[in-house]
Amino acid sequence: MIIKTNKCIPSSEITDPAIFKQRRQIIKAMLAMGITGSGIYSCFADAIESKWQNVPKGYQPKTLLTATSNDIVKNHTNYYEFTYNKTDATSLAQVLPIDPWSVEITGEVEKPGVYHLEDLISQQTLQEYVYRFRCVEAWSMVVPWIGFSLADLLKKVQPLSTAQFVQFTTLFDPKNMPNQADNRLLEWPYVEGLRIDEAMHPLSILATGMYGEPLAKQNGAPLRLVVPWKYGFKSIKAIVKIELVKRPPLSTWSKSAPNDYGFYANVNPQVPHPRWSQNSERVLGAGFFTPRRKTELFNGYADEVAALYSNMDLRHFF
Ligand SMILES: Nc1nc2c(c(=O)[nH]1)N[C@H]1C(S)=C(S)[C@@H](COP(=O)(O)O)O[C@H]1N2
Ligand SMILES: [Mo]
Repeated sequence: MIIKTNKCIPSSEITDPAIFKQRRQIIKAMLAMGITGSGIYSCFADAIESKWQNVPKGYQPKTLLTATSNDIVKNHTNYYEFTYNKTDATSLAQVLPIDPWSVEITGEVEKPGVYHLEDLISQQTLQEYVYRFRCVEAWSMVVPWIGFSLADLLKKVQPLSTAQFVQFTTLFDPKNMPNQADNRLLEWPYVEGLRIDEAMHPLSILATGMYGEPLAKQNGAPLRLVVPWKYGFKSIKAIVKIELVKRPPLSTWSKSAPNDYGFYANVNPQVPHPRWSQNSERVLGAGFFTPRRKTELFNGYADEVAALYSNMDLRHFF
């Protein structure tokens, strides 16, 4: 079953045609294998049909050259438990044991418990979500995630009316995550949070894969959050605990530098970081002469999410 939604980013911004083709073959192969129970939704398939099939060979629209490749997304990561640079987590994270994996869901819920990840996933429909991803450091990419709706998971455990926020916690494993042995830069384990209505928004997903494959360890395997209208640091990796809570969670970055990183962290070109502007971004994989992209309010998802913040001063609640 292929599930289609209309949350597509123009295919020209995703990646190169070779990957489109590869992607399409994967989808075909999955259909051929009769994979059931979970569907892969694809904008790629549509995109190829509607846009690329009739493009003459050899012609590549400009935007195509400046898009994100699988290779870049896997080799340019932020994973502070392992390293403070962008490249070393690719190798360092490989020691992380991710199978078996369980997730504790607790707090203000009808059905708290420790759930095996496989069981959680088997109850969900896997879909592909092609989202912009914008780091607070002003670089960006477009990632074809595979995952499922966070709201669908939360509904299964039935939040109580007292559940106002959702708190997420990363694995604590200082033996395998070397920087966790020291709290000088950040306090471990990494914690993030959303307001309950943000968590219930259909754009908020838990990802288990990308580019038609299981998530790489450096990208947060086996389970990470993806909230595309917020800065990347909200999208917490290697989640072991999801807690429904009454009060706003104190997230790792807000705690370490409250003036630099707010709880909301909505992408907003009008609200600069104290040390740099947020009104443009460097698109990963774009050529050296390609101009920076103008950053959009809510990372381009304003139509979907602006209503969540209609009565709020976004400069104050940054
Ligand atoms: N546990 C954990 N989650 C994390 C981080 C981290 O260091 N540890 N880095 C965050 C930041 S700053 C960003 S930009 C994204 C990066 O995701 P990527 O490395 O898959 O591109 O993950 C976020 N999630
Ligand atoms: Mo980030």
